[in-house]
Amino acid sequence: MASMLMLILVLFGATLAWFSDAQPTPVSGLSYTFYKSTCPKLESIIRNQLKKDFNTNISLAAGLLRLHFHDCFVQGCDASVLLDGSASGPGEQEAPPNLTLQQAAFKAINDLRALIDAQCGKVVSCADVVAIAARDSVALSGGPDYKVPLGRRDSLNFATQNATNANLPPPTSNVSFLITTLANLGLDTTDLVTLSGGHTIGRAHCQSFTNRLYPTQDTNMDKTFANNLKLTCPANDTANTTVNDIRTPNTFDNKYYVDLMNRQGLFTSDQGLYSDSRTKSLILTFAVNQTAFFEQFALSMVKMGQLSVLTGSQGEIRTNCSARNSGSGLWSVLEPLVETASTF
Ligand code: HEM
Ligand SMILES: *[C@@H]1O[C@H](CO)[C@@H](O)[C@H](O)[C@H]1NC(C)=O
Ligand SMILES: *[C@@H]1O[C@H](CO)[C@@H](O)[C@H](O)[C@H]1NC(C)=O
Ligand SMILES: *[C@@H]1O[C@H](CO)[C@@H](O)[C@H](O)[C@H]1NC(C)=O
Ligand SMILES: *[C@@H]1O[C@H](CO)[C@@H](O)[C@H](O)[C@H]1NC(C)=O
Ligand SMILES: *[C@@H]1O[C@H](CO)[C@@H](O)[C@H](O)[C@H]1NC(C)=O
Ligand SMILES: *[C@@H]1O[C@H](CO)[C@@H](O)[C@H](O)[C@H]1NC(C)=O
Ligand SMILES: *[C@@H]1O[C@H](CO)[C@@H](O)[C@H](O)[C@H]1NC(C)=O
Ligand SMILES: CC(=O)N[C@H]1CO[C@H](CO)[C@@H](O)[C@@H]1O
Repeated sequence: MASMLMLILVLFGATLAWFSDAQPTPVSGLSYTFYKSTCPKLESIIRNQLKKDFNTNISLAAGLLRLHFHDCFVQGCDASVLLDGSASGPGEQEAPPNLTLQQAAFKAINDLRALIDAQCGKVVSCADVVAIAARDSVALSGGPDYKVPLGRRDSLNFATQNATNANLPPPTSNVSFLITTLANLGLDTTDLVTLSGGHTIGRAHCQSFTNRLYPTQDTNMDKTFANNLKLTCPANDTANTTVNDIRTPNTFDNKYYVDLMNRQGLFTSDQGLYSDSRTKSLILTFAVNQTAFFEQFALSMVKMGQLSVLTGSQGEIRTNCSARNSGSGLWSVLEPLVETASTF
């Protein structure tokens, strides 16, 4: 009898997603119902496909979440991160902080677009697909489900390497530097602590954290944790990876904050948040109250997901997420303005 009850609870627990009712007012040009008539099944197409993909390999979820973050922080959420490099300069994918983005994530976005295009035609932007895929990665890994404002357009150009470096802070960053970098983007300290919780899933290469092991061990790192990391990374440049969250590496939960309290955060940029009086109290809140983390994560993701978006007639709906539409040269950036002036 008791075991039957347990089974029911377990089954329910596995299927009940935590849903955020909060629906912040979207920025001008985006809406929660953007594709209601042009592609009504958009969100179920993406959700169903990603469910299958994640059953095969859950590490794709982390790859898709990080892809959205890198897209939004550099030049806005405009799918510029998806563009392959071209003769006119290196694309975001080739700038140093992006080399570790998962190739599987780029492929997943292109595959999703093919599925969507087959049902709706080429009406959905790559930037919107990235935003929905990131939300689904969170929700299907056990994290909060939330509504995503839609209507983003895709950029005609990729960001310069300089813009990429200036906006994506390295994992060796201290808290002051992180606060300043995010403030320049319009994100506050609460967003910083909350969005860093994205490190509750996924993996990192040795080079992202060996600054804390060699030549001297970071005193702000648990000794057993450090010794185990040294086995994974015997040298600074060992080509190995480890999980971001040692407690529940594939589950989107609040354990990242418990890791920080135990000095088991992986990057300088993670662990520093627990040493700084400006960020510590929120970590304590999230570590003991997952609901508080989930509610704020949904809000901060919607905020991040609307940074410098292109809307209306800006940019384009890319035919191929990896390439600018043919014919849309740099000069076409000006065309919509000219058209607006002459025809309306
Ligand atoms: C606050 C500044 C941040 C820094 C310095 C940072 C840094 C990093 C680094 C260095 C890695 C590992 C890359 C590698 O070695 O392969 C990583 C992985 C990851 N980051 Fe961040 N990150 C930040 C913010 C974010 C945000 C805002 C999100 C999403 C909300 C996020 C989500 C992820 C995920 C999911 C992974 C794992 C990717 C995978 O497994 O493929 N990060 N991050
Ligand atoms: C899952 O995907 C990751 C990243 O794309 C890859 O490194 C890993 O080898 C894959 N695992 C399996 C079992 O295929
Ligand atoms: C890019 O950054 C480098 C190094 O900071 C600088 O020398 C160069 O002038 C920058 N280029 C542009 C186009 O801003
Ligand atoms: C934080 O990092 C920045 C950039 O690397 C550096 O200029 C600054 O001195 C550091 N601040 C502290 C308090 O260590
Ligand atoms: C990679 O990490 C694993 C797990 O910690 C370890 O057993 C292995 O020796 C490491 N590989 C290298 C090349 O150091
Ligand atoms: C790692 O790099 C640091 C700084 O460049 C160097 O002092 C140290 O000897 C290196 N350690 C190993 C194990 O490669
Ligand atoms: C946890 O956080 C939620 C959302 O902020 C709040 O409503 C709830 O009262 C908190 N629970 C506890 C036990 O503090
Ligand atoms: C999409 O564009 C990329 C980059 O130009 C190219 O390599 C790829 O073949 C294109 N895919 C399709 C289906 O045309
Ligand atoms: C954030 C990150 O992973 N940066 C790495 C990008 O790649 C360069 C070159 O391999 C590394 O030096 C960075 O640490």
